[in-house]
Amino acid sequence: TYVVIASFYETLITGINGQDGAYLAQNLIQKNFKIFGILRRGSTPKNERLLKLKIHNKIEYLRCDLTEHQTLQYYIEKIKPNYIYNLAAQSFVQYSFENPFNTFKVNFEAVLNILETLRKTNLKKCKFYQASTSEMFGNVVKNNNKLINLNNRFEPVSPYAVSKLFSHHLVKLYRDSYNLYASTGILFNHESPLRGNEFVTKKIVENLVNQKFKNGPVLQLGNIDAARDWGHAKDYVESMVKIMEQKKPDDYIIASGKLHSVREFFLIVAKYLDFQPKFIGKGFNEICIDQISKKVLMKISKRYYRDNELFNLKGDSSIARKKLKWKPKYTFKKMVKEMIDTEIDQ
Ligand code: F7E
Repeated sequence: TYVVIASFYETLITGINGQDGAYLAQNLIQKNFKIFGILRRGSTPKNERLLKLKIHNKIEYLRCDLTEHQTLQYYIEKIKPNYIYNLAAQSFVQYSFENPFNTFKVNFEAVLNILETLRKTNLKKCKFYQASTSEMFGNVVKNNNKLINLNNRFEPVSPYAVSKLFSHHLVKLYRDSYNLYASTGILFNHESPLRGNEFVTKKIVENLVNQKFKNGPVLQLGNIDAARDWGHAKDYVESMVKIMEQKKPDDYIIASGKLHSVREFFLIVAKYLDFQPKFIGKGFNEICIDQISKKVLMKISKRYYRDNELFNLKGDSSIARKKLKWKPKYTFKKMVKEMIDTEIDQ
């Protein structure tokens, strides 16, 4: 049961308890939007990130599996949202190699379900946002001095990336064929204290803080020479809002334009925590020791290597910066510092 409050800005967010869903809800609540959040069915609803941001009781929750066509259509027809942000996804790239079926179901079928509902219910005024991803480009740019832009080809290298690319094309198809307002944000990696702990940035921060203060176990990582263009999720959800403010639907690249390796990220965190890290050995035998305590801080584990790797990615967001007037507030250093300080305070 839920109450529909008459407001101009009814907004439906899928993936409401994810990192981006939580920050987006916070952002829109501050702008007086009425937020409906779809939560997956299950005995215990998950809303821990919304609790952390203290917005859990400002959201109207709807329980629904995104691939259930009838339920979703029922909710959408009832609410008649002005905006739908589709942020729900199986977003862990490594897991997509192990379970491509589930990855496709959530990342593709759900998008088809929402778009079909919008087409059938003739909700033309509703604006739809799809969370596309830099992963769709794969290793298309070999020279890491070059920034990726919308003229580059898509060359996905994981089931996750393929599923997202399917949906990306689907959005364009619905936009062009049925005149729906459907936009995408091709977001490069974005992190924050709310990042899930299976992703490499949060995994490193959480582990090293535990090693520092709680005698936690050695960190095990995969390919530490992979590099990414990392921004802050709070800045990136602001770009989503701006994309939806545009008169015409379109696709936008959102990125910082700067590249850092996993090794570099690890070193920054280790040094911030006053370790004296030193790498020894090569390949799978490489380890990192703390020169003060002589303890091993990190070792390489084959387990975290992927069946196919995306080596580096750096995006050109100049169009978004110009057209949307989007400007990130966080620098890379400020984001890493915030992640570490929050982890220490927990
Ligand atoms: O990996 C390497 C790993 O899992 C980053 C998702 O939000 O961003 C994210 O995807 C890099 C990769 O993120 C470990 O091989 C080394 O090269 O943090 P990640 P991701 O795969 O880039 C894009 C834009 C999305 O759309 C995704 O949904 O770090 N790496 N050692 C490791 N990665 C993990 N997770 N764990 C390790 O131990």
